[in-house]
Amino acid sequence: MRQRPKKRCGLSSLGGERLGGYIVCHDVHITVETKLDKSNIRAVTETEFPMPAARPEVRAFFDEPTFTVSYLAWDPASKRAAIIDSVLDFDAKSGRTGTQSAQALIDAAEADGLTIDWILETHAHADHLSAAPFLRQKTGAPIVIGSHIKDVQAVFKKVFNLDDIVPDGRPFSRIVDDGERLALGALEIEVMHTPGHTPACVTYKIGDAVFVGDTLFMPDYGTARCDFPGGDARTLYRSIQRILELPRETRMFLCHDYKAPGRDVYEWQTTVGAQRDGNVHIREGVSEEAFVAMREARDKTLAMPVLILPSIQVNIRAGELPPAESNGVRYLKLPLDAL
Ligand SMILES: N[C@@H](CCC(=O)N[C@@H](CS)C(=O)NCC(=O)O)C(=O)O
Ligand SMILES: [Fe+2]
Repeated sequence: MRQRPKKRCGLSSLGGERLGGYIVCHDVHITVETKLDKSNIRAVTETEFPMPAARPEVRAFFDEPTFTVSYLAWDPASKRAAIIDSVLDFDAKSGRTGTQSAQALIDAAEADGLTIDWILETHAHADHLSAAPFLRQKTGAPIVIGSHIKDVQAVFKKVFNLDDIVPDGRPFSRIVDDGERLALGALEIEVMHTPGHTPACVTYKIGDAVFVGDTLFMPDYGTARCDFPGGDARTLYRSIQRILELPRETRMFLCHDYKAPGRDVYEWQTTVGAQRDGNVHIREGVSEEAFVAMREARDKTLAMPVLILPSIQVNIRAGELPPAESNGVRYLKLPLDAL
């Protein structure tokens, strides 16, 4: 008897790569030759064999002076790409800025034939200057950040007494809310609002990959600090729980690595499962109360990031440097006794 199943079929592997699920063939008719009774043949449904998440290509760029990881993530089919958390080189001793690191992102994209569609910021960074304006000028791509950047702009407009800042999201090209989706070729960038480290922090989920900014660090290092203005340990705990609800095999890309006691190499990629099993601050079973107590105690011991003052005043302007004064020189401010 010949059976021609109308439903989609399930395959158990994809080119030897473990994707944690099954690929479902679309538009394929398979002829099943069997002598079995018709009642023994059961159609395979998508619920039983879920479609694996689409898989973006990801390339990491580590900036050792600030321990920051920038990423290029792209849809392999269309080669449409996003840059996540770029770094403007900055020597605090001389006040000199540079675009070598940012140019490396452009060069890598060009070498792989990628088109940059988005310049994504996970938050207004407090430890490095963003190179987003340089990248926008080179690629024409919009600069994106979470909509709560307005709150961060309002706070730091006061701290730095910045008359020209309007706390409405400008000069970012686009502000995004939880659940918003941006196209990346055939893939989608899904925005998750994950505050706690700062009020505006977002996580970008692209297929089976999440770019979590400063929420979680490597399992052996833990989590981000919550003592910047608007930061909150309880809020971070809840944001992290949302991230950890994603499938265990979800690839997770971090914004920083500081190594960890007993680890001699920098690492920035892990999985949801590894975090749930072994994150030293927030593995499964750690209560909200225990986390908040630990995080608040630890935050009291941390010095401010070396570049917090230069970084914040630039990054709330989407990375644009302050306007030049009458002599053509740009100046950063150094508020005294303000932080
Ligand atoms: N030593 C670094 C520390 C930077 C820092 O404070 N990083 C934040 C993220 S912006 C953090 O959460 N750090 C956690 C920690 O140091 O334990 C610097 O001066 O730049
Ligand atoms: Fe940060």
